[in-house]
Amino acid sequence: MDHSKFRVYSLFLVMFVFLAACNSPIPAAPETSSEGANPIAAVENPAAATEAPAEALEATEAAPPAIQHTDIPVGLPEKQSGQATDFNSSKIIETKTNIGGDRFSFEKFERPFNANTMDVYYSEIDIVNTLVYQDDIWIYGIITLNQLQGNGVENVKYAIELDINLDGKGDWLIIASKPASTEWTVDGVQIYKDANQDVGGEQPMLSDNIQFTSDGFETNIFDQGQGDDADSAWVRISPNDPNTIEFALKQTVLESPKKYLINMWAGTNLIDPAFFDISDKFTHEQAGAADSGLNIFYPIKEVAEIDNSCRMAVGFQPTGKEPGLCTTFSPIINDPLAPSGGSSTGCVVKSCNSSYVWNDSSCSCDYIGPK
Ligand SMILES: [Ca+2]
Ligand SMILES: [Ca+2]
Ligand SMILES: [Ca+2]
Ligand SMILES: [Ca+2]
Repeated sequence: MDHSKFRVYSLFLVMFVFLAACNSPIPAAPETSSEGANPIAAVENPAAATEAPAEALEATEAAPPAIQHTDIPVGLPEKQSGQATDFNSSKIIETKTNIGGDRFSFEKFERPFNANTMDVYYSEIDIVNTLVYQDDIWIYGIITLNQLQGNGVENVKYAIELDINLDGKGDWLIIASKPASTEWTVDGVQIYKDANQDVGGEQPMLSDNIQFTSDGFETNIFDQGQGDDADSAWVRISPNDPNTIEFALKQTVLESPKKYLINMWAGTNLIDPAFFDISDKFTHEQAGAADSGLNIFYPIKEVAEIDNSCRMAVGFQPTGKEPGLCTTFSPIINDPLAPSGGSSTGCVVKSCNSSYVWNDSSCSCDYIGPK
């Protein structure tokens, strides 16, 4: 029972016994309250309850739920620490236009579709915006999907990846099943660490171009409330937007990073800690490509039903060289897979998301702020 209710009932019983002892007129209500819904009615001798309320309280506390939480996130802080939009793939099938932001070689994915035919679009795994916030206790990772209530692809999962030493190799992966409500929960939430630092292989955020045998994020330190800290990570649907999922990650559990790179994932079976980095786990031939311009690899094959966003820098001014950083798209200079017909400057990617503007001299999309 909830303690405040208990106190009310206890107080009521104390009064009841006191009034009985004084032989005062007693309203009929207490008799009915000694049966039925009132949990305190289980105490056979009300006098005993008045003598030992502390004991009774202990008895109620003796059967707590399996996991007790002390730090539960509330709402997001006012000031955001970063934002990155992501390509909206919802119109691709009907317009047959080029997809943006899918570059297997650079660990960038835009594949909210079924494999091989790419004729079914899954709006619930199409990331369109990401945000990061933090306060004294939590890092909040926010993922907006095109439509969270999509067409029901199975085993939908979302994840947040953090690189806390800025080497391009992810250190933490926090995975959540699709949450069902706007209440914070640890249900379906797990935290994995890459303790042996093999995520990313030889070339972080670049395909190692061989089937590299990383064991991914191999160490599970939190599983739905089980772990050293029962409050390590939470998830909910945003109370303000039914298409947005919010994570709250306890900073102390993630080694309290002062600087980090953070990005988000949405997908199904590939959101598996053992599969990272996905561009090392699979070859390009196996993975396929979502961009029809890469006609050797198009369409998507084994790497399907997945989307990720670029990495936001939090707590430091990025140099622009950080692997996977949002502001830099893939220049042709280092890209052996460039399609023919690129621009005269040799840039591969010329379409930028709404918060970016194309910069021809640097072959990149420059961040201009949220639209
Ligand atoms: Ca993407
Ligand atoms: Ca997307
Ligand atoms: Ca790699
Ligand atoms: Ca590992």
